[in-house]
Amino acid sequence: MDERPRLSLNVPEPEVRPGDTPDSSRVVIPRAGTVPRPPVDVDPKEIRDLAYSIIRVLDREGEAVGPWAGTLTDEEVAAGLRHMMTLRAFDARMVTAQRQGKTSFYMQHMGEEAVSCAFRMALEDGDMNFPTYRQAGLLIAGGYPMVDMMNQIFSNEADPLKGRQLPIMYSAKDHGFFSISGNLGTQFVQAVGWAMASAIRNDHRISVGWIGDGSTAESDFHAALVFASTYRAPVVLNIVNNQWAISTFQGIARGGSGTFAARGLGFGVPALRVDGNDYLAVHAVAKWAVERARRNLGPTLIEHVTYRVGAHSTSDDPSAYRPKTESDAWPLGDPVIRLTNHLIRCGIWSEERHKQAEAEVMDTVIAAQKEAERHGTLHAGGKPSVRDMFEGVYAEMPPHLRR
Ligand SMILES: Cc1ncc(C[n+]2csc(CCOP(=O)(O)OP(=O)(O)O)c2C)c(N)n1
Ligand SMILES: [Mg+2]
Repeated sequence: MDERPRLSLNVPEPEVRPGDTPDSSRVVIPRAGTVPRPPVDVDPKEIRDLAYSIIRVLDREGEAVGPWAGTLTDEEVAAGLRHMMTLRAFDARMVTAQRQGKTSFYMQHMGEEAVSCAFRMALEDGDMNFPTYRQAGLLIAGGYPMVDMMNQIFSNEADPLKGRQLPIMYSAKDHGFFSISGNLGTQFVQAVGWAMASAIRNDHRISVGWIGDGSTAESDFHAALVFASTYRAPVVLNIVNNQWAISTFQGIARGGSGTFAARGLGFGVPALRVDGNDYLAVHAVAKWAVERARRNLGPTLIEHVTYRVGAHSTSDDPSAYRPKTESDAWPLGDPVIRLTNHLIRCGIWSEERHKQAEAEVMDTVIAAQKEAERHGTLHAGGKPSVRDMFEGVYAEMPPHLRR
């Protein structure tokens, strides 16, 4: 008889499934303020630990502590809170609009608002993001008109993209927001290519790539890191680890051990992990990485540790694959509540002021929605003209289309 061991594959499984009690014990969370802040020109070899820890600024009491604290004024933090509240209100209205048949599709950010909203505040006009569908905070925090976002979502006559993109796949070059592609992973190679072009032109603009935990399994992720590290491209590469890739848990893409950030180490790229639900920490880490890129010190890989509270999209039902209460058990809390508590503790915000701000934010979103709906929704009102279908697509319209 053959006594050699039978070969088998390791297929990672989530610790819990629907009906089980959520367990977040695998997420090891250091105390806020304990991770050191190295100089931006640090040798990547010196900061290997940062790929395994989590940089946090806001402690349990809402105090901003440690070496990464203090990158924003109180007014800027208050503005940041408003951006996150606006994104949340925007999402709530658009999810309802989808249920009402006003659009075919929507993707929300619940729980991940801090990542894109805070990151945007570390960038300058002229920098370019290569976002996925879950970084609309870059537009909201960058002052892009909400009504234009809604026109795109409703594919109406005022849709800046003339109905040619799936709802929420915005494109706003002037706002440093490259057209969203549904083909995930492409954002990383394109961001690196854009950054290389900026450096070839001896420009000062940098680029930012965005990818989800699941999409890091794409070969594009690895190709991007080869080029970014070899040519020391002025790029910041963000992995948003929200624990899920539709119904697939993060362990399937992670390779079983280490962290997503730690993949940067093999390329000699500084790799940091940050509490993605801590607005102040995300901003501080973004600022650090942006400064590195701007000073021509090369790329940085950042893993934002967060949790996708909502469904993947309006076409998804997470109760089929994870416990309903898993998001309540997420140990890093809610980004909006944490920043609100911080501002209250600083004495520049209050419960009443917060309620009032919530109402104001919702009024602004509803006003934008009313304006957008005047231009039409999916099944009602104005539509993009079929005549314009190929406008802006070809430098020279091919003869068969002209015909
Ligand atoms: C190249 C490619 N493969 C598959 C898909 C289908 N798809 C859409 S979203 C998604 C999950 C992505 O998960 P993750 O990267 O973690 O991002 P998240 O949705 O969590 O932000 C997949 C597989 C796609 N859009 N592109
Ligand atoms: Mg994910």
